[in-house]
Amino acid sequence: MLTVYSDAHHAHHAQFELIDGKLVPPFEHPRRAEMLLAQVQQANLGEVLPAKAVGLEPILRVHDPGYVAFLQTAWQEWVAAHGDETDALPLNWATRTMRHDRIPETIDGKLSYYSFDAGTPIMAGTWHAATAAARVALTAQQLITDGAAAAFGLCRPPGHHAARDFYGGYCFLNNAAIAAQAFRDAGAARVAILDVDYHHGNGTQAIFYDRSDVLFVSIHGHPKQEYPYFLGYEDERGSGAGEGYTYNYPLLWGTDWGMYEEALTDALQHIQRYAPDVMVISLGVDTFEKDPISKFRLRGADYHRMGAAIARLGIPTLFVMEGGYAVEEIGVNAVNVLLGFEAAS
Ligand code: OKP
Ligand code: ZN
Repeated sequence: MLTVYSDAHHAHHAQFELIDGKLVPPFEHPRRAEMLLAQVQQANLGEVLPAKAVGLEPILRVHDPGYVAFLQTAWQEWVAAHGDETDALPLNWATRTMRHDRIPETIDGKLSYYSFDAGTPIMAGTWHAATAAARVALTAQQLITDGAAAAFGLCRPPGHHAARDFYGGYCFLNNAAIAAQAFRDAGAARVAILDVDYHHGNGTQAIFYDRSDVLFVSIHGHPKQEYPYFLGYEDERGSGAGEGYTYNYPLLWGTDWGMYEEALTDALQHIQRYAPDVMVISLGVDTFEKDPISKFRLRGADYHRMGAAIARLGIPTLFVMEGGYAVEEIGVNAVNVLLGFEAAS
């Protein structure tokens, strides 16, 4: 399987993260992608290709122009207001009874308007890294459109929490959604997205919620217990033309492979019935038992099983990297999915 990688992700490196009331070193850091790349090479998965240059058009097929313009200049505006010593972070949001129909003019207001958490810092290289991750996904998408059976987009920063016009959860541009839309624009009639990251892909779900041409299926920590808390319940099934084209499998803390496999089997059946031309896997390995911010109990060998189960559908498959924070094992676990896929193909 071919991998696409860009080292531009290094430009995005947070100073710290606020978690459990403490400032700690960030969980989402460049070494994650380095470990993934090292394991792709170590396991001889296949050639590693650079990301191709692409314009903003495929990004603007998914994201709001005002949001994209905001991301492009947010750091410069932040520096003008506050200097360049700290990462840019929002501090408050429009919740119940407040207005969502006015976009503030100041950078602090815009950060608040265009985000949904304080865990996603913006710095000098964020735009460069986020667009490179989208280009990685698009380059891998093109390989499949050109006939490859599978490809791995080694994206960082991740994307599945980013919606049409907001960022959060370490995500700025929704790499998987951008690739899915690119498949449609290249002629695929139906695209299925399977999100196996531990966290619900709220951004991806929202982007395609009212559409029947992109099926969204997600297995994740139950929102009554787990981030992002406000989406990912079982009764979310899509709306309008998209009704019946979203499926959620919220699972409780402590879920092991036995319980996970049951959901995965069911999820894959929905995809099979949909008969997509192509499939995008939002591949997070933060379901791992030793993940520092998650509470599922998958083990190393389970990732091989996951890849094999996905391969049995026999559909061209684009893997897009999302989360996974057990940095020592992230490469082995993610590449195990890909090796399991290849072995069963
Ligand atoms: C991004 B991806 C946990 C706090 C969660 C944000 C997690 C973002 C995960 N108590 N902070 O889906 O892996
Ligand atoms: Zn995650």
